[in-house]
Amino acid sequence: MKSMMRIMLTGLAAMTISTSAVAQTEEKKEYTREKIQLVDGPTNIDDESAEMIADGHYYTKWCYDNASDLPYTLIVSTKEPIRLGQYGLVSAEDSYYYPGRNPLDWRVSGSNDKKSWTKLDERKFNWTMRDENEQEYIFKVKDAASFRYYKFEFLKMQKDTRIQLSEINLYK
Ligand SMILES: [Ca+2]
Repeated sequence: MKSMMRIMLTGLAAMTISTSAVAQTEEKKEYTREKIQLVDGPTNIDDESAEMIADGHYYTKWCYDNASDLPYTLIVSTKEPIRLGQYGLVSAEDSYYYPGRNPLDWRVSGSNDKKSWTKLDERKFNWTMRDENEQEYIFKVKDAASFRYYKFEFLKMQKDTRIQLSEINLYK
């Protein structure tokens, strides 16, 4: 009986070790930021054009408002296809002074021809982003295939219909 108990306990200990080993591997996964280019996106004024989400500066932003144009759609590309592991949305340089312009509902899709799109992530009523300046908020993507084009569709903002973002960062 004693030896039976010992075997069971040893088995349990082995299971615990293997579970924590998996968790550790996942936590240690490191992501590399990929350089992106804007392919398409709506613009109200040149100083705050859609290009500003991909210029590498947190102090420049895309600011857009046109309710009839919702969802606001940005398409960005990477040089080579990447398997997207996570993406970052960066709040604007004055979000503290102009609250409510962060996105609330959005979708992310991937493509290699800009015609056929695969949905990779969808967030609804997501209040993760705060009214703070130049903060990056990371969102994980599960099991994505490799794509060169990424489409961000912003359906709702935290208040009204104006959006502003400093940067979009893609990580493989
Ligand atoms: Ca920028």
